[in-house]
Amino acid sequence: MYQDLVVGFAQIGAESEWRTANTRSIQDTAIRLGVELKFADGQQQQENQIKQIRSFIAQRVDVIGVSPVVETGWDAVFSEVKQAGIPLILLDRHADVSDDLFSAFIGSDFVLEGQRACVEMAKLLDGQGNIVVLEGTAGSAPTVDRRAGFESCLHQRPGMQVIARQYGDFIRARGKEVMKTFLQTYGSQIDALFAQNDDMALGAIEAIEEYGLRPGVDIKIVSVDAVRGAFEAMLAGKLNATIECNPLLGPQFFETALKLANGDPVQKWVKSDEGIFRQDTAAQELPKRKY
Ligand code: GZL
Repeated sequence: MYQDLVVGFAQIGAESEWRTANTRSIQDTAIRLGVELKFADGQQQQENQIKQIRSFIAQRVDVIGVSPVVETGWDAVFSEVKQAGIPLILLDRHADVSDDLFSAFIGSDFVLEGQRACVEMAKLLDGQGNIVVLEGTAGSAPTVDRRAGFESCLHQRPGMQVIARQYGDFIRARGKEVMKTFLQTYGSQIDALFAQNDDMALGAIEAIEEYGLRPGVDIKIVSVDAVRGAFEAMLAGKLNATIECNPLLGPQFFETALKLANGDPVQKWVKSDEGIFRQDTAAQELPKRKY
């Protein structure tokens, strides 16, 4: 029964609107189901998440969940979870560990998101142009995989090239700072921006306007997440497309946790279904958005 379940969750932090929606989905679902949730905010530091996971082991929770801030450095603590006999769910971001160290991964196909962003960019640029890239957190699964997907698609489009890329940690203010340096260095040579999340794209839009260019017109912009702010920017003509990355993973997370606590089989990868949103549907989609 959900009411008998005690779950520990080590969240990454509160770096973006996506993360806020993800946390809200987890906490609201726990309340709705009557699950006892021990929630920890890692403040984007791996060592905090590792400490929090060890605390969950000591408290003998039934199931542990984590959204790994980066892909590597988890073998030791995940082995401790396994030795404690506690099922482990990776939520949102994957970790670079062997399959026997976790019970299930619930999250998106970030490589596909990167490929979709590149296809949208090719349509906007008619296959020709200089692209700058705002990447998320170095070593994180979404950053590594969105880049892989974007680059795999670029290889088939020789008219499009990445002239600069820089990490912005998925944070709006950093996206603005980095875009400013791109503009100072390349100015009007920039035809497009690929931002690995909407928050950084919204920060970049501010920088582009302060520089005196028109975001969405002089510089085409494609980003990822599909948070409400992206739809508002598309409505204003300042963002051209956003690739959906679903943060509302609470229901799937606790459904999987209950199955694991009961010893029932679960899928190794519970993949999120996601779409692509463009300016032409932003007005009708905005009222429907839940995050
Ligand atoms: C993707 C998630 C990323 C979002 C960012 O699943 O891990 O982290 O794209 C968030 O907005 O900060």
